[in-house]
Amino acid sequence: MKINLVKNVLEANEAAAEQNRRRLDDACVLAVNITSAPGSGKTSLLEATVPALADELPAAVIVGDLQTTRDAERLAAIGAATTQINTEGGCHLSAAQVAKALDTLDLTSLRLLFIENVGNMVCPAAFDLGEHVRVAMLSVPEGDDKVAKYPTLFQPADVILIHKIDLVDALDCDLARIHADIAKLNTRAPVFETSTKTAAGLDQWYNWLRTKCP
Ligand SMILES: Nc1nc2c(ncn2[C@@H]2O[C@H](COP(=O)(O)OP(=O)(O)OP(=O)(O)O)[C@@H](O)[C@H]2O)c(=O)[nH]1
Ligand SMILES: [Mg+2]
Repeated sequence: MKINLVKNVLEANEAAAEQNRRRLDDACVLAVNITSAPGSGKTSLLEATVPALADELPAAVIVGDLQTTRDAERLAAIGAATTQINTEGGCHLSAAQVAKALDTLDLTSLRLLFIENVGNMVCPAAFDLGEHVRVAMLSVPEGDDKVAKYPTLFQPADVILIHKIDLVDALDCDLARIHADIAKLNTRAPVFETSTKTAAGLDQWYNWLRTKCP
């Protein structure tokens, strides 16, 4: 009797991720995987970013949450083509889930695909979704110790956003400590201080996306 064994979940995920990336490459779409803790501001960032770049870089969003279509409803309200994935308990998106979501989108009309991962600082880091670039967000209300405590989120990031920067003075938050901890883990990724309340740093973020687009 022949037994086929998929060695482990990560290996199977990696194969699906490579297929997603090839599909996105063929369509000349840049896939951007956004990872952060719950409530850091991922959907708010996309509510600002998608309309700001719409004329030059049409974008769609795949958004992952355990339950509800609330984020998809917010993004649909600003006119973004959006597909919601409900993981029903899963703490991260998988490449297979993203593959199914890709079937719902017209990739030929897109230049950018944002994937808003499930809010979680640990699990999404281990799962390649077929993205080209990875965004790690930390919002200042989470605390200035979080980069050092959750290094797997920040180490592989291609860009790091220190978000809700408008709140930095109201909180007991040591911004220099955040920058120093990032510098110990990742000297490759640019770091932008951003806010969707004041628009601080958003131009830097948009310009970075422009440089990454095929
Ligand atoms: N002060 C401030 N608040 C913000 C900013 N960005 C987002 N928020 C607020 O933070 C809260 C959470 O924002 P979301 O965009 O829903 O966060 P999220 O990361 O998508 O949350 P999940 O999808 O649940 O993980 C909302 O009340 C936003 O209005 C910001 O730059 N500054
Ligand atoms: Mg969200």
